[in-house]
Amino acid sequence: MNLKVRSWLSGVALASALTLAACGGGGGGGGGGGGANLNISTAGEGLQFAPAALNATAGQQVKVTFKNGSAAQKHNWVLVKGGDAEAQKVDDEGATAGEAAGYIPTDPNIVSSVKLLGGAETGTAEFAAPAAGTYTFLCTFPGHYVAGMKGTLTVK
Ligand SMILES: [Cu+2]
Repeated sequence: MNLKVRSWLSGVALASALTLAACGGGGGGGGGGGGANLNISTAGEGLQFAPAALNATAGQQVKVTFKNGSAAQKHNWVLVKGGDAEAQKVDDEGATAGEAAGYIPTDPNIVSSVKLLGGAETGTAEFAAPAAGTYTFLCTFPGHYVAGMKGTLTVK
């Protein structure tokens, strides 16, 4: 192998290593094989997520950045495997867990969560997107889920 080829190959290896490092850090956006950066907030002071629908690809590294758009309300973001029945159960357990736990209980259906945020705070959650299907996310601060603070993550 001559020197030119060898130097080109080490350049390729370096570029691959840098790409892997970037992926590991959760960088990059969009779908495909890369990671997904999903941004979500609230509808101002309203007890609603905006947007209420998120998308990801199974196995993809997902970073959710949740900005509490309210100045007055505390909110969290809890992703649950299942629909309304599972979300309601997690919401009930969250109320029991209490504010010290950020109203986030231990439940096998919880995929990931962003901790309880005060007004205008931002938090993140990083996880590998689960198997294809529909998942419910909700805020478990008492009274918020029943008021409609929920949404859907669709994994394809
Ligand atoms: Cu809330």
